[in-house]
Amino acid sequence: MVCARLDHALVATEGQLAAVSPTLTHVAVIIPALNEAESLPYVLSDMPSVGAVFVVDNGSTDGTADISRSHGARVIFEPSKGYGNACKAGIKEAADSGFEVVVILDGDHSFNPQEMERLVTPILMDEADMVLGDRTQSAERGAITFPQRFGNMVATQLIHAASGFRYRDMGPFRAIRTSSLLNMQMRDPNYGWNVEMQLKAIRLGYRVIEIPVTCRNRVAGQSKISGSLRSALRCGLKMMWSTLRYAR
Ligand SMILES: Nc1nc2c(ncn2[C@@H]2O[C@H](COP(=O)(O)OP(=O)(O)OP(=O)(O)O)[C@@H](O)[C@H]2O)c(=O)[nH]1
Ligand SMILES: [Mg+2]
Repeated sequence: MVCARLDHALVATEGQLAAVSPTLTHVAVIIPALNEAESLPYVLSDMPSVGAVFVVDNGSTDGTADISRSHGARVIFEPSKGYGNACKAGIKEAADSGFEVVVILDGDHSFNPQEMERLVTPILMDEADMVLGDRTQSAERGAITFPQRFGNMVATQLIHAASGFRYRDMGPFRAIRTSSLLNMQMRDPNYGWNVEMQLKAIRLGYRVIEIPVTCRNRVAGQSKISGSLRSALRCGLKMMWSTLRYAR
């Protein structure tokens, strides 16, 4: 069941309430999605009972928006292209709707949405401000390509050199307290987004935890980032440039 916090309190029966995790009702899930109509039904069907799901579309041409709505998500259209711009639009919506925690999740079903409670719980227990899903422990064969591994290694080493903090991964599946995220004043329009978030979290003294998550190959549809050498290299270079930029 996907519903807004207030609606949930008004419409749920006692039986339904018992079935709803008390933690995830405070959570807004943001899914940046570009032409993910084939895989989003899997993601949205596996979604646990959260406060709201916002699919942020940047001009998909394959019916992503209609598919998302028909599976209970709210669709936000962001005219400025880019992964980071999509995340920003989702965060604004989550903050305006009063959600305490934001989860960012890919729309290609490479992560298991059922694992998000493990990311969110330390934040709601006030043991962490940001929790990252660490793909390095249990990734399916082929799910993290060589350029991705290389890019991760370089970015984590550069962050370590710049800040002294050693991250294991730069994966996209992550949870963060909404107020902490707003405080970061995120800027990056595309693939420097994760680097910017991770560097700013250190600079702002946030408590960060990395928790192993399952990572598998995309279930369907076309890769936008690491599937081709060209886009993977472009993304890797952007990550490196962003590390130098945001480390200052
Ligand atoms: N709204 C929006 N979403 C994007 C954009 N670029 C990528 N995404 C989404 O970001 C998520 C990650 O992109 P993927 O194509 O899976 O990238 P990847 O994980 O490196 O590559 P795969 O090997 O295919 O899994 C997916 O949900 C994409 O649809 C964009 O410019 N705008
Ligand atoms: Mg993917």
